[in-house]
Amino acid sequence: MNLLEKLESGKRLSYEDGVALWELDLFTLGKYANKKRKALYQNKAFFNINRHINPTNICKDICKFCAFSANRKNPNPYTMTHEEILKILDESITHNITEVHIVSAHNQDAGLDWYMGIFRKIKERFPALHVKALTAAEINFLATQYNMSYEQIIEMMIKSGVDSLPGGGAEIFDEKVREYICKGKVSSKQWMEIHDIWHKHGKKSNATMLFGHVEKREHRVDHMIRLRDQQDKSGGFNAFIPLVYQRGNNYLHVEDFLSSVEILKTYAISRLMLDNIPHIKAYWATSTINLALIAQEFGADDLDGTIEKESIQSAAGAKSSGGLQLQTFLDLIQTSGFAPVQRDSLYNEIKTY
Ligand code: V47
Repeated sequence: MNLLEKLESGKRLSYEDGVALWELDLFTLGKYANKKRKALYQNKAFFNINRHINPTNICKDICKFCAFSANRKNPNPYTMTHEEILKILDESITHNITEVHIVSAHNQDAGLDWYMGIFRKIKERFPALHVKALTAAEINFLATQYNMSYEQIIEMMIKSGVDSLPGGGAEIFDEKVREYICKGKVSSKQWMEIHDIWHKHGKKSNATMLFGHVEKREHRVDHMIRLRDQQDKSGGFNAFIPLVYQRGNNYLHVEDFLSSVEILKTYAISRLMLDNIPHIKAYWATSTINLALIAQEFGADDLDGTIEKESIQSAAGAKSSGGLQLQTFLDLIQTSGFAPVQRDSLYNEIKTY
């Protein structure tokens, strides 16, 4: 069976197929990816009303791609108090957010109780708010710092009110690329192990892939296959999120920006390879909202959300720092020919516009 016949039949694609997909033109890839996306979700484009909070930027690790953590290039260290975080949410809750997304840094001075206290206090004040917090990189940091097992940290997180895990820290699983871009942080194997444990608790998580830096197309396919294998085992990934690398203000020094064709191909191939992860999120903060909307015709079905304040990608140059107003979001989705569907964090539909 050749590649096109395999795509026609919907059969599972191998690593070699995945590599060969890149040689197809964008519109052929788009045709097959869109067919899959439409069969699952018709013309729905999912989004949520959410708030991102990054409670500290003080980090013991130096990832070359990161412009968010406080370092020579960004000498602006901060650590929020619990009261400051609650105050932000007092305001955001009036915008009907259903989720708070919390990604921090690896702060050695903050203390385990500072991390867990954030979730406990949020749940005390806003019991219905979904808390999506702590990447596998942060969990690995906390386990190492406080000499605890992943299981112990995860049990504490669940007790403190964390509902799901964001997909960060995955970067690129290939060990050589990983060593070059983020030496010393959670390994690929550990990242997977942490999500495996999380899923065994019956909980959901996401998985990201940082692309468009020094990795090759083969590394992206390898990344997807590793996630697909894990999903076959534990089944807890809700969404795959390809994050377009932002070049500003960091130590990777990548000159070339990916073409839109390459970015759209990456979304389409994600949909085709990841036959067992339900949602492909075009995270507009890294792709721009314009391309994220076009990506809805190339396999993606989700746009993340209104965000309100974005600090990680905008530190590296993305134009995402102020989030998007709900009405703007809705207008853009509708004028692109899609039906905006507000979802909760577990993809239950809340409202169709
Ligand atoms: O893992 C850091 C990325 C991630 C850059 O689960 C960069 O719904 C682009 O976890 N260019 C953290 N990306 C963000 C994250 C996330 C984001 C959106 C949705 C979800 C979700 C999770 O931010 C890190 C890293 O890959 N990042 N620097 C940069 N220069």
